[in-house]
Amino acid sequence: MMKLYSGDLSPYSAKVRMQIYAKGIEDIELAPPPGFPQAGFSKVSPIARIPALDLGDEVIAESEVISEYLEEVYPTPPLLGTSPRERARIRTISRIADIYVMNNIFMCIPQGRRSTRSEAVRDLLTGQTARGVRTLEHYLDGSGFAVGGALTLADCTLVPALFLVENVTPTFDVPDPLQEAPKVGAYWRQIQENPLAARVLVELHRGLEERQDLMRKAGA
Ligand SMILES: N[C@@H](CCC(=O)N[C@@H](CS)C(=O)NCC(=O)O)C(=O)O
Repeated sequence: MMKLYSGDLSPYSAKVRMQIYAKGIEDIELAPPPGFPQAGFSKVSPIARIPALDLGDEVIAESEVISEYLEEVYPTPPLLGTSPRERARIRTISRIADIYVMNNIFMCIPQGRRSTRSEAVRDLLTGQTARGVRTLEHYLDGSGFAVGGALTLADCTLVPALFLVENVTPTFDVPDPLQEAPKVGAYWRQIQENPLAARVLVELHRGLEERQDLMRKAGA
């Protein structure tokens, strides 16, 4: 049986879990990553990041690669559109959400601590995040899903990315990127009503609460 090593608060993991739920896949075990976040996990996956998909004799790293692999192994229901053009649009949105939104917010997390903040670093990363969010305005089609009126891999990446925008960017003391992106804001309000999105959002919020609890205890 395949195993997906993932964590509640990991947005990259949430992206793959949302795909697994959307496809109704039941023969992949969701498991905590052994040795993570310490270097011990590098014995399982050399990149030492989650998610990682354990095939038994090989471990696949990188959420985008895992998602594409699962799409090939479990083609139904298809989450990558029905034409080459639609696939290109889905992949573009997923990359914007991943590289320009999630990754920049992730890199900026240490800048949430005011006492050690570098404003230059904070401004660079939040500026790039806001630029990524504004770019999405062009690609979302207003159907309630990212594209095509049905759930695709683009939604699986956007939901955790926008969770980070809503819950992590306020710690950077910068304007809300969604203020300049009304279409993305409308999408975000609508997609949260989707049961699959709601399911991963429950997990992400649970992870965030656990993390905040740990930080309070460490500070006490
Ligand atoms: N590009 C990677 C990013 C994965 C990633 O950075 N995951 C975080 C958790 S959300 C992680 O494992 N961090 C551990 C570390 O930075 O050492 C992907 O798409 O899977």
